[in-house]
Amino acid sequence: MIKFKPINREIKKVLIANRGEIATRIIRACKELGIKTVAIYSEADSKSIYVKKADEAYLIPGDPIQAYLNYFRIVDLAKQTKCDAIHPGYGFLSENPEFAEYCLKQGIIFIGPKPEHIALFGDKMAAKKKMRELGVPVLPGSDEPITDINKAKKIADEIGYPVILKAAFGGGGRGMRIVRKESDFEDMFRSAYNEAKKFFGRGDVFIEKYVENPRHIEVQIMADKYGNVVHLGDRDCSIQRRHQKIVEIARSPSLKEEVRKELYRASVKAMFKVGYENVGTIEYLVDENDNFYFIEMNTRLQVEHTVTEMITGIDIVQMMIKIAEGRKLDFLQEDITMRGYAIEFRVNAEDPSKNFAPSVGLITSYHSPGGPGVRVDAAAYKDYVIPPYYDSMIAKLSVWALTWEQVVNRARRALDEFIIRGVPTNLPLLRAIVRDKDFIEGKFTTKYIEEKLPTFNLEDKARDLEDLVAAIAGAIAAYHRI
Ligand code: MV4
Repeated sequence: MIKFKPINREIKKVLIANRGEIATRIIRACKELGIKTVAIYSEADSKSIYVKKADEAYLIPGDPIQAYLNYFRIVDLAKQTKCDAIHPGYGFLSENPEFAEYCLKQGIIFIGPKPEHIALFGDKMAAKKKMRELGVPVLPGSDEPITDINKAKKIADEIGYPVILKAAFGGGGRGMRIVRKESDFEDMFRSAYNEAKKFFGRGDVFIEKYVENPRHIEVQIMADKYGNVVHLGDRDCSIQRRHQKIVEIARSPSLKEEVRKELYRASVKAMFKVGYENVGTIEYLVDENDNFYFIEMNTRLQVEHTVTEMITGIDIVQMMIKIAEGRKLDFLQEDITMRGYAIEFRVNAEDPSKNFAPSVGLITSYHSPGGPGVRVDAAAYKDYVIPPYYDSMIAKLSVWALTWEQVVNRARRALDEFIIRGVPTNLPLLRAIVRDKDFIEGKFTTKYIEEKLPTFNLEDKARDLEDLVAAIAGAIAAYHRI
């Protein structure tokens, strides 16, 4: 890949190549920095809040998803509107090295890491190899994609079953298979390969030792263009359903201090050695004996960055912009203090009573929680119509308090305050989680949702009340023959 000189110039105007709550989040950061903003939107997003909040907004007609992916068009618009930089948010173009490179070639600052690092960490096998060379623990596995079934079986046999097959260019659990015995290997490999090929265009699959009941812990990294690297603590993202995170916590209530220290040391050292720049998140699996293993790195701003902001007081999105301008980090590791606990809940428009089917349509009632230690990052509002084309996350509720006990109490209160009517949401699930004994005790692994879901009562009390009101109104109308 071509190397570019860093562009060291002030950013006065930013194009946001994204939608929804994260577009609003980026606009907020820009406003506080005195930076002008340009939004793009599809036809389906024309009534979105972020479109109104931006200084300028441009409709990208045609396909509602391509609107946020056609980067020739997006970079052209950035140049036409005299933007200095593009912020990609998460998803869409955020981890596309060709896009990052194209921006730089066209003289537009890409607010994010260098294209070479996006490419390196986009290849999970290459990333693993690199991190192992840098002294970060990784799980035993194959260094090459599987091409020969018998060779692969031999590797699996050496590692010992269970093993996991993973797509080298995948994500979201696609192209991933757990193999418990050799007789399943071939079938599992073929289905992993086919799924990876179908979803990512590349069928490369590698083998790794499977960790039975891990916690999913990630470290937030921040680095400037001059080799200054800091961490902003960890997040426990173990609570997931079908590889979608639902609840994220800063910092993990279950990680031992000596393990945490080592996790941070290994992470910062590795990022310094690769010359990483801007923000990134290093994901680890932590096993039942507190061993940690690097699994992958995210080279983007993450959905759950809010909880790290709450415990550190650092505005991660503003820092991304400052780093992209070529400014030095204005604090050292020892200046970063991590205070209390923060939990983020992803409020999704999906129906827990219908196997979490995505719900679309009109939000008839909306009231967001507030008060001490509460933050809401939302796309939803009263009268908003949820389009069918995108992710189902319509709001993020983040709460902060000094102790774990207090933050769970606050979360319960804030989730109870949240009113969203018209479309089913996962709020009943979130409310059940903060009442669960194991959650309250800080005991959870990646198996949590799978194990707990059958024990939760997910009837929507707000809906029941609404139905009752409708029934009473109907009875009164009938009584008065209106
Ligand atoms: C694993 C693993 C166990 N062992 N790798 C899931 C998402 C992706 N980022 C990595 N993931 C995992 N990788 C090894 N070697 C467990 C997970 C995992 C998981 C696996 C199956 C079903 C649900 C899961 C939830 C979280 C993590």
